[in-house]
Amino acid sequence: MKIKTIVEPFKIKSVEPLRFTTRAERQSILRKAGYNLFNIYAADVLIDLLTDSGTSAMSAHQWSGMIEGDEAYAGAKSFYHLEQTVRDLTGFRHIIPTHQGRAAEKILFNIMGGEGKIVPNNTHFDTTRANVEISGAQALDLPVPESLDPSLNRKFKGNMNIRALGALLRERGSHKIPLVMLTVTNNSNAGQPVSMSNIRRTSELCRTHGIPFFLDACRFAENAYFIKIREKGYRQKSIREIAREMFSYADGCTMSGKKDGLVNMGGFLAVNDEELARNARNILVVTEGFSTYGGLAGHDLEAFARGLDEVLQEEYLRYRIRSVSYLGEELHQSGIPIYHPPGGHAIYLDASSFLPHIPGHAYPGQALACEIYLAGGIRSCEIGSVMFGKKDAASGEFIPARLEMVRLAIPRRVYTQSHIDYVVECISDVFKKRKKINGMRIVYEPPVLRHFTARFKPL
Ligand code: P71
Repeated sequence: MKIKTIVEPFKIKSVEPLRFTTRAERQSILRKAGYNLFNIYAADVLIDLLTDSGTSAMSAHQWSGMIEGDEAYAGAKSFYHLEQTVRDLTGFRHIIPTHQGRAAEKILFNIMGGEGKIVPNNTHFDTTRANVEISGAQALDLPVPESLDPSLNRKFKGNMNIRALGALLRERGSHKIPLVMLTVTNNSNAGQPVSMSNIRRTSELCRTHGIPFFLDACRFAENAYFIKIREKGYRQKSIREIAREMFSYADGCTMSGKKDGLVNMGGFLAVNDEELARNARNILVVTEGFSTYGGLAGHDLEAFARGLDEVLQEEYLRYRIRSVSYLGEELHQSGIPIYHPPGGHAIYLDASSFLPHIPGHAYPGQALACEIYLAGGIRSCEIGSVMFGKKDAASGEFIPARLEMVRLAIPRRVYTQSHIDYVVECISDVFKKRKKINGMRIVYEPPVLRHFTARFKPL
């Protein structure tokens, strides 16, 4: 018998009540928040799909680690547990704990970035881009062309464009390019995985040109699972073996434990190079903390070490990837345009097709995200021209993002299938009324990472 039902590989021991609001209440909440879902009280949200970052439910084993966590300032047992876990997982020599992913990015680009340099990536996520740019360097995205077509079903749409990277490395060389990064899975490109052969080829290109190669490893386990089920030759390998091979091609990685670390806070920078590690620790002690805790409490280090072990369980990953694609399939069956195929941590609605009457400069993704909140108290996140749109410095002309999307990110081990069915029902209702939805204009924006604090008004 082949069972179709996705059984969550856990049962629930501790619950958190949700609060229901009325549509009229949500209308007023949205207005007060300047139509920015980052400005809303979480208590006013029923189903929170803003992010999968730091929103995981920890296991009983991780919670018991919270009690056992060693709070010593220097040399805590929990640090060595984390260090050993990361070494076993990645094979990297130096493990530098940080409070989250962007702190690792800040340190890395502080050392390796700088004016006149170029950092290529399959696609930078927003914080990575911001940290590259703040160092004075240029953040260059080199996704594969098929990633730009939301309707195309391909196995590894997160891949790096090897041809474009090769040309860039030949042209600019190691004096202009301090490192190459590869984000697994590719969050800004709909959470699409990167194949092992793409990782290997990126690595080979970098080695040929003497350029260090780093992974942005936030969702390494989800990526490894996709390799297992989609790439030839990996069916029989364990997730740990696949992950280990992925890391073996790189010289280091940045990691946000808030994703595949299954923790609410934590991150690290891992490198092989001794001098880079020394420089990183010198910055760490000034900005994050001593080298055996970074910005973390002992209990965070302990829960993180245990989470990195749990995330490799194949039945957890099977449930994880299947339950995300379930949401995608249900939406697709209702005629709702999504980015295909479903990503590892989220479904991305194709806002341009959902709202074809709203042009990029009127932020279709933002309008859609607000409408979904209004419909059912569901919080999502615009990943489109609010996050990545720009103004041309010379002409002031609006340059839209490559894709206008709304991300429904699924927190790990938090929601059940009925929560997801409710999401499908609400979005289907919005889809029926789509022609009545208007665009947005920005009435306030900060100089960087504007999506966090910008304010909008409906047109
Ligand atoms: C996500 C986040 C967190 C976030 C960021 C911006 C708006 C809303 C939520 C963070 C990532 C990421 C990748 C690929 C580095 C970071 C930074 N993602 N690389 O997707 O996805 O990690 O949050 O621990 O600093 O919601 P950090």
